[in-house]
Amino acid sequence: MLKKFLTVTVITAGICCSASKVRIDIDGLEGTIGLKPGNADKSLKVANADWLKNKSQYYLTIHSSDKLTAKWQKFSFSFTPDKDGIVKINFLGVFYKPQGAKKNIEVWAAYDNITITGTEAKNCDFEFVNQKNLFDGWEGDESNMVTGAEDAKSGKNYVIAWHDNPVYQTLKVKKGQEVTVTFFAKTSQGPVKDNSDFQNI
Ligand SMILES: [Ca+2]
Repeated sequence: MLKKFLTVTVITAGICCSASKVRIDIDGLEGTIGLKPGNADKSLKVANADWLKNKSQYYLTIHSSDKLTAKWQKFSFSFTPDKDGIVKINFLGVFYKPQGAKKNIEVWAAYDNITITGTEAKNCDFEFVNQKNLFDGWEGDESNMVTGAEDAKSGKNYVIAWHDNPVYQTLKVKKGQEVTVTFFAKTSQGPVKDNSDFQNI
C-alpha cells in the first residue's frame, strides 16, 4: 500500500513541473480597496478571492486556464478600484499541493515585458538592477532574477516566480480609474543556481 502511494506521489510530482500556469494576485486588503474585475483575455480567469470570505472584494486572483508553454504568450486583464490608495501586484505561480504532500510544490512561471496603464509602475521590463542587486522597484529575492538571458521577452532580464516565492510591487490607484495589466509569460524550470551545479552532473 505504501509503495503504491509513493508511486502515485512521484508521478503526480512529475506532472506538476510541466504544468506551469499564470497566477497573479492584486491585493487591496491593507487599504480595504474594493477591486472589481474588468475585461480579460478568455484564457485568463479573474475573480475575487472567495477564501477571504467577507474580505474577498479586496483581493483579486488571476489564473490562466491552460498550461504555459516554453514560448512567451501575451495576456491582459483589467480591474477597477473603488477608492484611492495602494494595492500590491504579485506575480507568482499556481498553487500546487498534492494530497499527502507536506509542502507546496514549486511550479515556476516566467514573466516579462509588463505594461500597466491607469497607474504608474516601475521597471516593468526588469532591465534595471539596484544596489541591493535586486530588480529596481520590485520586492523578491535573487532566486526570482534571470539576467543576461538570451530568452528574455524584452532586453536581457526577466523574472521567475512560484506560489511561495512571489515578485511584487505596490501601485498607487485611483477610485474608478481602470487599471489594465498586459504581460508575457512562459514556463520556467526554476532558478539555475550556479554553473558548478552542472559540473557535478
Ligand atoms: Ca526584460
